[in-house]
Amino acid sequence: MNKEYIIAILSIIFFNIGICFGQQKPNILFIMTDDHSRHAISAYGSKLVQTPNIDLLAENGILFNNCAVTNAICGPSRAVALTGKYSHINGYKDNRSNFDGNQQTFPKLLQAAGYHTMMIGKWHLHSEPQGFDYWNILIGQGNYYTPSMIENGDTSEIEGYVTDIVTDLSIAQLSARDQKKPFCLMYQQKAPHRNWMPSIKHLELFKNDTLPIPDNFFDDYNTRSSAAKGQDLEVKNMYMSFDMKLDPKTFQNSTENGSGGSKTWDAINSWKNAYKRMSETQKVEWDKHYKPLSEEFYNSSYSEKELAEWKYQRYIKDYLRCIVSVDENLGRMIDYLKETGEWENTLIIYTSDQGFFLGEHGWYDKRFMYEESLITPLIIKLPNKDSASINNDLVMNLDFAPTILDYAGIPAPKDMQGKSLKPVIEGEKLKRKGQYYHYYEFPHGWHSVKKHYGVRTDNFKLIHYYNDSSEWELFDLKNDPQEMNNIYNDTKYNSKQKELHELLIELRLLYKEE
Ligand SMILES: [Ca+2]
Repeated sequence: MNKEYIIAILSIIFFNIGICFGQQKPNILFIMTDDHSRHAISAYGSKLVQTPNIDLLAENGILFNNCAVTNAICGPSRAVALTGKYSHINGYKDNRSNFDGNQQTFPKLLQAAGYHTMMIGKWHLHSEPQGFDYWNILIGQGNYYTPSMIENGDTSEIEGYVTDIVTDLSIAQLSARDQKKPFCLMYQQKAPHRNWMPSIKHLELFKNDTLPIPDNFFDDYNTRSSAAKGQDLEVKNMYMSFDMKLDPKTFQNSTENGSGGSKTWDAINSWKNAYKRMSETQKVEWDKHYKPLSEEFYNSSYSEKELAEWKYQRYIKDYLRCIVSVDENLGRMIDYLKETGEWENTLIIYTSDQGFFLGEHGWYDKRFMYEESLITPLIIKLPNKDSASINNDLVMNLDFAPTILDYAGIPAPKDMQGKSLKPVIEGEKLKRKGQYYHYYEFPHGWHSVKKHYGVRTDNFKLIHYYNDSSEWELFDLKNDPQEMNNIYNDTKYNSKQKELHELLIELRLLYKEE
């Protein structure tokens, strides 16, 4: 029996003795939204939307400005959060993968140590959740209206709007749980994932506004790799049916000229199916809002540039309406915790499975190692401690599992590859030279983003695209934060380029990447 194993067993025994003597362990509320860009959170200075409830967490906690994900896509990112291990170690490299639920995860370790564990909302790991006393998950990506859910193995359809439903179920389970135990709830929203269908109550928000378009919306990708030039995630190509939500009748017998999917995907039918999930009453309200927009489109003519801008406005408004619902429901959750006296003693983590492009480079979606996609929001409210502060260290989603275990008083197993952020929160500087990244979903899958890996430091980023070509990109993040100018092989940066190549090799060895 090795030393770490004995320490882990002893800590679990002492932990349970602590519970018997009424010593309070912190509750853990892990909140994950899907595709939530930092630029749509007012605590991060959003110019687009107000999120007062997310901001409340930041006013009472630590806001992290540099939290990178290891692989910016839904399923893989969730597997990293659960295991504290890179995709090539936990086995979930892209959305075709199947998560091996028999492996070690932080909820399993919490459950073994006496926590009441719950997982509610978006799961997206194909295999059934393990390590939870209660789970109720959306099937696959989940539906915005009348979502199909699996509760501890039984499937049903639930009437209503998904963001409200996931919150209702979460609050109901918090109320019904074994109150003697500390809880860990993974409260995971589907929103604001594509195709951004707002709640009926938020349809009129932003209606008469013209929202600001990023100044690199009409990027020509000059100096960048063939990956940036050949991707399929441009706002200007969004589907008129599935994304723009034109009246479904319009598409009865027609075809689509948009793109942004996988080769075999049927956008028109997907849109019809999403629309069909609404009740008759919801359809009436929905149509009141969207039909005039469809008419406007069919009665107008647009230049290519005007159409791109029109699509951006429709996209961003629906995206933000979904965020407003996320924020209002978070408010309900915060109210519940305060009313039941659990707010003080709860560690709350707010994050997204990765960032998202909100028109930067002309894009939506994620996948690329560029800042908008790589850097995810992270706000941590501590238990029993007022700690409003901002952190700029190079933290990662790899660190979530060890951090949660640390606050629960459980030593992180040695094979977890992340670091606990507790010492960092308590004032130590994080010892990490760079953030290592690897994206795999190519040529299969969605949006045609080539495989790539790379490293990001405080001021620079080096990316290597491989598979069908070998191309490098280097960015000076301080002088070029929008990553418009690839300076790879620019003689002025020779020594920096060499240093980053060395760091990349060092990190690939450290994380056991072949
Ligand atoms: Ca996602």
